[in-house]
Amino acid sequence: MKIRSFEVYILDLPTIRPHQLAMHTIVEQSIVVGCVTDEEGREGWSEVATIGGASYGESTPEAIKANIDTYITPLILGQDPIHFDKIMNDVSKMVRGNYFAKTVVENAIIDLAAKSKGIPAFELFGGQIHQSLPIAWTLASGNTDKDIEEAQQLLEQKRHNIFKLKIGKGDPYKNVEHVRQIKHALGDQARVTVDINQAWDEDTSNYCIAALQDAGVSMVEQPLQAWDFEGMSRLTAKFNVPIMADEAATSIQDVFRIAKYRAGNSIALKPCKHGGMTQTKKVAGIAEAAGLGLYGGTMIESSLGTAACAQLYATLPEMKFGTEIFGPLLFKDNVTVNEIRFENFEVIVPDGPGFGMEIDKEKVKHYTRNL
Ligand code: MUC
Ligand code: MG
Repeated sequence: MKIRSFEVYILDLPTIRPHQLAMHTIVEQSIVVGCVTDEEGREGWSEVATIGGASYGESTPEAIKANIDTYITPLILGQDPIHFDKIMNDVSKMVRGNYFAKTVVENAIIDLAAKSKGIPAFELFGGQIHQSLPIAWTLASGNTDKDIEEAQQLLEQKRHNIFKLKIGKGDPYKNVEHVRQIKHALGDQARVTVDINQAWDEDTSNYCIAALQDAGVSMVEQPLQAWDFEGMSRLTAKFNVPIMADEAATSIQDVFRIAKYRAGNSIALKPCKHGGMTQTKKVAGIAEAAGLGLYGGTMIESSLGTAACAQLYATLPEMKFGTEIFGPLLFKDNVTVNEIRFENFEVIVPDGPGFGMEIDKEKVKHYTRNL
């Protein structure tokens, strides 16, 4: 069984409401979908999501597609998908960085390898420890009353009892008051966390994190710029509320440095940031050894990419902060025939062959951007 082709598509999927982050408000999410085929005509599918073109991170959808087509695909043709780790090791010798692109490639190959053996992908990563995982929702409408109403409805539906608030945009002091009001309205029924997406400096962080801690917030994600390890280290030493590294926690080497300098005491995992599932397992190992709490992060993938994250997170012993792989619920539509189930404040880990999702090719065609 050998890899015959690799195709990459850029899709734009509309969201059910605007989703406001520090650097961009998502109304259409751009995802990159990969399809690998072998000589027998079997297929493996993968997805990564990107936020706001080049404003969130360096990997834009256009660059991901160009770099796979030009530099990675020629390296993987003719290889046996079951050797996905060896294949990606070879690719890494010829292609630096490009973690999102590598994730599209590795995940599609893993989906194909697992499907061809008739097993879920998590079997290739040591087996499933969790059948379901706690699932946070991000309140990011940009309006306090709307956010409270949304949270109360979701609590009533038993869909989420962990809420992350995106507070990197606008006046930090007003945003802290927005968080305080939401936490006050929800009380002990819900955990409230915040994500600043690198938008504050250290002085602002010192003042605002103290206020957030007093308000009962249970985690503060990436307050400072991704490069500011020293600042993150000082904040981590100063406050009791956990400080999470997200944008700073990319390569295994970066994560090792975070552990060494305590530049955060928890890590948001995202396979796309780390360069695939194999690398994510390594990051989780570093975190486990260093006593860093783990969070199953998302770049807001649709059902296909979310299934891949869920399957990998299900193989990790402890997710101290739960997960936030709510992406499929934020989209008006998805690109798979089957849907991921969310029940009783948890996401149910898909357990069919591969990532457990059947691709809807008509939908892929419908949402593919004309280049
Ligand atoms: C991020 O920075 O964590 C995850 C959830 C969400 O609302 O945005 C993403 C990105
Ligand atoms: Mg984040």
